[in-house]
Amino acid sequence: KTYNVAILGATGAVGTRLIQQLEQSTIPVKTVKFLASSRSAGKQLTFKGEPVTVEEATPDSFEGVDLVLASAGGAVSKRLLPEAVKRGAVCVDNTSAFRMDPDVPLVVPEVNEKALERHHGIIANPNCSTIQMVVALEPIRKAFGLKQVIVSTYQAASGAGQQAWNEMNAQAQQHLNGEEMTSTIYPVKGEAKHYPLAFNLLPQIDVFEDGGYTHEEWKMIHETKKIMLDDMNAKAIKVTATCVRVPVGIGHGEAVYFEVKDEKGASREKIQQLLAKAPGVVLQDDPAKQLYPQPIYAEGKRETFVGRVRADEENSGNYHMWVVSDNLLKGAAWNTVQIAEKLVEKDLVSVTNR
Ligand code: A2P
Ligand code: 11C
Repeated sequence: KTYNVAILGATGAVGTRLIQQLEQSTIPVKTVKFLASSRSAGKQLTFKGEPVTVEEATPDSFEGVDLVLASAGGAVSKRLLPEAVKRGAVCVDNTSAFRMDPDVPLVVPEVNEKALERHHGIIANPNCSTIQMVVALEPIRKAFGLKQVIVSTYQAASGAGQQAWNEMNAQAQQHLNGEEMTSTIYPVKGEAKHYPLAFNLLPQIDVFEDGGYTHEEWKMIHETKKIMLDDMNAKAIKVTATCVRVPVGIGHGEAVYFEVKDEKGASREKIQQLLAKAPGVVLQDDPAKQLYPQPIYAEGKRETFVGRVRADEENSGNYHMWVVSDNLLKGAAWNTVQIAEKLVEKDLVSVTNR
């Protein structure tokens, strides 16, 4: 079996990596289509060395397509993915458009691959900061159960998209030249106020919502529960988050503080051993050698890197860890292509009878 694949948002920060991850994947690709806005129509890109012309995405773009990998923003997914499903395509969506829809599986293969079996044409890829956290927490949850998770994030500039990332680089240059920094995007495109990200920290990712939490913080809370809820024991996990944008190009860092259910069974060493053999995880934890995960070394890698595992000496059953991953790969393009590989492996690239 071979597949006709379309990449929606092919010219973006995630889209260009979707192309690269698809090139390196096990998916037998028959044809590819690169779709973006009318602004990019006619632009030449390549797939496995062959030229591909970018086309404007319209409902008819999905005629004859089997598999869609989408990362062109939530509004575009909401408008176009139902059209793609109508035309028989299965869509893996990297936006937040359908993530909390009860009919849409929200999947991180290391955690809840089985949820793919109940898809109705659309599968959602979680938010980047959620993905790397649940990859690191899942082996611990399986072994000891989880009561509570408190996370503080250090999120890279590229999470806000290519234009925003360019803005931070320009700001850094302006600052080093002794000029005033211009800010038109961060913290959030379209917000009333804008602040520089270069040489700064922004404790606002996405818009503010209930209780003074940002949308990004609510996403981490709700998505973590939905992904881990595929195992009913996870229902009771308490999750809370503080999300901060930092002036790093690629690679989110997360200080994750968690409480296990089986506090007698767990220990720092056992958690380290579990992480060392967990799928998709690389343990980098040796304080004597100053070994710990860092964004610049995670860039371009598919794995989630974990280190600084410690017991909270004052609260038994509570632990800290530091988690880093390439937000554009495991956080986006790789998790999306990995889901597509699983769909192919399980022969689930079909919307008939769903
Ligand atoms: P374009 O380059 O033509 O604007 P990023 O997340 O890096 O900002 O990228 C967003 C991606 O979504 C780009 O590929 C962008 O294409 C695409 N996109 C934006 N608006 C639309 C639209 N209305 N229809 C299709 N693709 C879109
Ligand atoms: C950020 N986490 O770093 C966001 C980007 O829901 O897929 C990913 C947005 C999403 O700004």
